[in-house]
Amino acid sequence: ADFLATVAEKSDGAALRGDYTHADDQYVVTQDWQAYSEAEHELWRKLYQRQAALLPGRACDEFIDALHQMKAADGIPEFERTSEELFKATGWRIVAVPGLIPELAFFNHLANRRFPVTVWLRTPEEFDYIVEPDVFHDFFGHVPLLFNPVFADYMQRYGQGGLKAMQLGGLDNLARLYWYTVEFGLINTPEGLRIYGAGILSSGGEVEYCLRKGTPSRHIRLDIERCLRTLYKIDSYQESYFVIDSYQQLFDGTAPDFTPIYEKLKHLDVLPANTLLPGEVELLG
Ligand code: HBI
Ligand code: FE
Repeated sequence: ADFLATVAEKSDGAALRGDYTHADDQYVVTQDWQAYSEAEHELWRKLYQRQAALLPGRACDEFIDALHQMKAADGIPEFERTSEELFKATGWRIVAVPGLIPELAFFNHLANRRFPVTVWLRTPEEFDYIVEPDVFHDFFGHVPLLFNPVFADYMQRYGQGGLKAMQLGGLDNLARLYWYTVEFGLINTPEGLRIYGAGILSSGGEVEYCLRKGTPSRHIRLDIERCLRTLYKIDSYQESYFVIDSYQQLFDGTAPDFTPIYEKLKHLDVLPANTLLPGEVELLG
C-alpha cells in the first residue's frame, strides 16, 4: 500500500504486519476475538502480570486505577466490552485496526474520539521488545488514560491538530509532541515523578529505567515549542523525558493555533535527543 512510505517506523520499506485486506476506508476491522488461541491468551496474561507488577510507585494513579477497572488481566480482552465502559466515562470508543494505519485515518479517529487498537499480539520471542504497536501496547498502554476526562480531551485535540499539521507541513514537529507526551510522558505529583506515557508503560525495561537517577537521560519540564524541535529515539530508551504538572497543561498547551510555531521552527535547527539547553533543569536531581 502506498501509505507505507508515510509511516515513519517503516521507512525501510518492509511490509507491515497485520491483515489489511478486510479493512474499511478508515482501516477499521472486526476484532474476531474467538480466533485468538489459548497460547496467545496465555502470553497476554504473562505480559500483563509482568507489567502490572512494575506499576506501583511508578505509573500515575489515573493509569493504575483505570487499568484495574478494565479487568483485562485474564486474557486478550474483547474490545467491545471496554469500549462501552469507555464511552460512558469519556465518550471515547475503541476501534479495531490491522496495525499501523495512515496518518490521515489515525488523526481522523482521534479527532472523533475513537482510539485505534491493533488486533494482533506479538510472538513469545518479542516478549521484551517489539517495533510495531501490537494489541498489548495499544490496549494496555493507551486505553487506561482515555478514562481520564482531561487527557481524553487532549487526545481529541491532538487528532484535530494532526489533521491541521498535515496541511501546514508541521507533521514532523507535531509527531514529536505525541511521542514525548502520549508515548513517553512523565507527570510531576506530590509523591514524585510518575509515568503516563503508553510506550513506557507497556515496556518491560523502560518503566524502571526512565525514573532511575544517574542514567544519561534528561528529565525536563515540558515546553511545547522546545518539544516540537527535539528528535527522538525509536530503537532505544529515550534520552529525554518531558515532564508535565497536569493533564490540563497538555490540553491548554494545545489550544493555540500552531501555525506560527511551525513557521518559526522551519528556520531553527532540530535538537538532538540528549540536549540540555542553558537554563533547563534536570528534574531527577
Ligand atoms: N497507526 N495504529 C496506529 N497507531 C499509531 O500510533 C499510529 C498510526 N499511524 C500513524 C501514527 N501513529 C503516527 O503518525 C502519529 O503518532 C503521529
Ligand atoms: Fe502507541
